[in-house]
Amino acid sequence: MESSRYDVTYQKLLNILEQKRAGFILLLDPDNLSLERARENVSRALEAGVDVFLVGGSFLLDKNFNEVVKTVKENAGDCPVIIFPGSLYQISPHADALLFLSLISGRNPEHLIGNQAMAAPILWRMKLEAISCGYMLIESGSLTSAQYVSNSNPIPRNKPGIALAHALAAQYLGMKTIYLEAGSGARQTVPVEMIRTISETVEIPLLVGGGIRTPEEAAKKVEAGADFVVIGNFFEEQQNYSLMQEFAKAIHQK
Ligand code: 1GP
Repeated sequence: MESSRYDVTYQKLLNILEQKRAGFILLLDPDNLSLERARENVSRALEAGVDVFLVGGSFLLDKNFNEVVKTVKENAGDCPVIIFPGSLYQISPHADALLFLSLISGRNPEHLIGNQAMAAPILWRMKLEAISCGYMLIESGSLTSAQYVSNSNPIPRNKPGIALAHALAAQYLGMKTIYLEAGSGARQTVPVEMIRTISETVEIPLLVGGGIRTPEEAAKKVEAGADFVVIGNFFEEQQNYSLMQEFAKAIHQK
């Protein structure tokens, strides 16, 4: 099928995988970011080798969302800037695309299709690219914001078969990506066995995030088959930016 303007950013993600084997995604939470900090962090991240920016969070305490997205986009060069919406209020025409999440690990219809139906006409009017994503919460040691807000149970961490069944269902439903989410600041990251089980079978790109705090851990996720590693919390400590290049090296194994 020919690519349309509605999958320009998705194609860029595939190009990153072709060139680097795996991609480094930095998640920026607008609630924890002034515009000046956003500018500074984006340029440091580009220098260090970040491939993609996600902007979003479970809560939106700050009204600054649109401005933060605009600032990130203005400073991100050719790097895709993708919204990672924690709610319906996180939509902005300034991004390249939006990760169109459906919480497939849960059984809460609002998060499976309800919010998506509300958002779809808005995206259409904005001509904002939607990258469909089967979003799966994975048990990670304690209740996370995403579990609490979505009122849904995570997939047990010792049940890779259950995770695989959901990932396959997402692929058969035509979703373009899968996101294995341990949760922001998770105590335990997504188990490598689960990543391996899914990546050996499922063909669509696999994003993995939640609680990753060392380059070694990031490398293990890639070795197990993660296509993109998402890191947020760790880089909310400004001094940790000095380690960003090491994370990039660990993720870009090719
Ligand atoms: C959270 O998976 C992302 O939605 C990133 O998690 O903030 O723990 O890195 P951290």
